[in-house]
Amino acid sequence: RPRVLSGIQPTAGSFHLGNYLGAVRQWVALQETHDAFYMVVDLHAITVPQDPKELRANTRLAAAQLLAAGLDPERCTLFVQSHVPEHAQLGWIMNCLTGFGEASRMTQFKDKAAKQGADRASVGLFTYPVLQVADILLYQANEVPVGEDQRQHIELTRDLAERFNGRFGDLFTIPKPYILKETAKIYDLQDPSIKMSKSASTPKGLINLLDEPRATAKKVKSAVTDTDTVVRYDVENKPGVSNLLTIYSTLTGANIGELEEKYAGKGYGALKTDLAEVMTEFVTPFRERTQQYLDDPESLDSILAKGAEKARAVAAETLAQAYDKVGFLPAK
Ligand code: AQP
Repeated sequence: RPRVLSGIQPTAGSFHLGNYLGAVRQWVALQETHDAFYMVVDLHAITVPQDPKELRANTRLAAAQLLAAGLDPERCTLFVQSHVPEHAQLGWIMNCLTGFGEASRMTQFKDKAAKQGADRASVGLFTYPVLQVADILLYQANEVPVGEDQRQHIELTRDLAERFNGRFGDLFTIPKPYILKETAKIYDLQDPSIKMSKSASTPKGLINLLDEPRATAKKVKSAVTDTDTVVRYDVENKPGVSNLLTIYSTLTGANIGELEEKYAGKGYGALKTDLAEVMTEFVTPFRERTQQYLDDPESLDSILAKGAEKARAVAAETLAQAYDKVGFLPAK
């Protein structure tokens, strides 16, 4: 089976709809066909300041949401990044292979650093894409299921894997991004020119899966569309409506053409009312399942401990080979 690896940050508490449709939904599907490794990336979380108590709680909360979304510990390896120290260890080697200018060109870093304020951004934030490279290469992943915003980091991963292999001899698998076109970028409901994001969106533009379902339905109903009335998928001229159609289609399995027909002559109100219901039906059981996992923290921790053990077996093997190739003296 080909291998996939991906991660999600435990920073915001609730996952948002962009995280789910852009990434987590694919993770669930890929566990059936791939040797899948998924992790809660707490090392990445501390690239911006975190309250320790909240970080711990949010790490469990992220794991609970992944299980609620359909990850099955029998079918995939689910773990917490800091439980596998090899990430930081290979991260250092990768830092030493990355050019300063190369890291400076990462647009996600630039965006996130701008939000922090230039002087406040940490060196950790600067090198987080390089840690992500190590995350992926440790598992010799063939594919990395992510949203469009991560494409540049997968390119960096490919470059550094090739650089390492060229300099020290073949070791790393060159991974490919796995980005589904339809859901690669879910947009903010109030401003469909920007991606839905925990930090850039306004509260009304951001759908958090753990919010009150009624609040979520309300946000859908007040989504920004356009002054036309025809329900048609046209990203350029009708970005708001197209975003709603993407969400609707992905959550229900109906294709976009069918939806356009269904709402022909009906206008945006009907589309929004129905999508609000679809969303409510999706988030209500999701919230309940998440709560059930949280109510039993011992089982949750034990799932994560088993996952870390499986992940470490793979990661330790790759790291040992990397150490050897780089020329580190083995510890006797
Ligand atoms: N709007 C989105 N559309 C599609 N995919 C998205 N992802 C995030 N937003 C969208 C994907 O979700 C996965 C997990 O991402 P993360 O843990 O890095 O989450 P994040 O970057 O913290 O999410 P935000 O909201 O985008 O954070 P900020 O505001 O900090 O930039 C990834 O695969 C990502 O592509």
